[in-house]
Amino acid sequence: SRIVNVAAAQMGPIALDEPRSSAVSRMMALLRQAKDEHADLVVFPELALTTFFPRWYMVTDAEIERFFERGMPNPDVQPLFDLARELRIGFNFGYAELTPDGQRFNTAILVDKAGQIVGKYRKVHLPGHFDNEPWRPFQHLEKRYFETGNLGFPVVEAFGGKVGMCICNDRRWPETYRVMGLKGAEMIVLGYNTPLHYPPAPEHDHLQDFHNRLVMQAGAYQNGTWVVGVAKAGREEGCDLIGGSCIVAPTGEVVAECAGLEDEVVVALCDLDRCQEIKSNVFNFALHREPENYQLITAA
Ligand code: CDT
Repeated sequence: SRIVNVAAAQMGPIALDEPRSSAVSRMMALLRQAKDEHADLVVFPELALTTFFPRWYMVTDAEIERFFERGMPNPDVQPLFDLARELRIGFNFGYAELTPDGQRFNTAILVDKAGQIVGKYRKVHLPGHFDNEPWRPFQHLEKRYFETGNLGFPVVEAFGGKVGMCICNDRRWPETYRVMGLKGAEMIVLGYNTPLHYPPAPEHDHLQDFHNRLVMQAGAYQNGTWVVGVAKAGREEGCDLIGGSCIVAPTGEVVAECAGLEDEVVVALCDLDRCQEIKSNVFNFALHREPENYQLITAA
């Protein structure tokens, strides 16, 4: 067996005026808790360093780019990297990335136990809208603030196996998991910020937790991979975000889950060899896939 002890490190709300140093301190406390439980890898949420700023309409580069990181690691985040290296524990978290040539991405990184960035992902499925829509109680302007990711869906050799990366809305798309499944992913790590209220279809609000579980459990099972999904949760600047951070086995079973909406760690021993229970059987791709019949889904 190849066991990775994984921690899902859910975070409660981050206030608009909360400095990066505070978010990083909270992440360091969660990292220590995870280490106390002998974790190898800690998974944090999407946009873990700031409040979920796409809920506000902004116009000027200055007001938008204060939420972005110009380098990674940078001095604000370096203490997290230092602690993790000292404790010999890996981690994954999301942040808003501003590149030297001015591109903006919703990004996540995977860092190994030696403190090296071994994986980087830029979010492909950007939900929401481009312009201010005053009828909404809050905005969801990811399409305005981010460009579509240009790194594909990476699967990297790390933690003794193949680790895939995606972010939040990506988890709702079967193609996300299947592309990584085809690359042999044995564990997919992802963070999310999911409002409880979905203004275009409020009749589905009561299904948010169900849909969250549905997509991650299906993605895990249909590709024979572990999935670790981690929320930023709770009432953030008046907007309720779901929790429900969990670790899903390749069978689709939830093996660990957070109970509340605050900073919280749950861990699970994830045996990567268990992926073969699915990958060698019902979803043996080489034996059972019929790609000639799937051509429509790869057409634009
Ligand atoms: N951050 C993110 O991608 N959130 C979306 C919200 C629903 S679409 C407006 C999600 O898929 O969870």
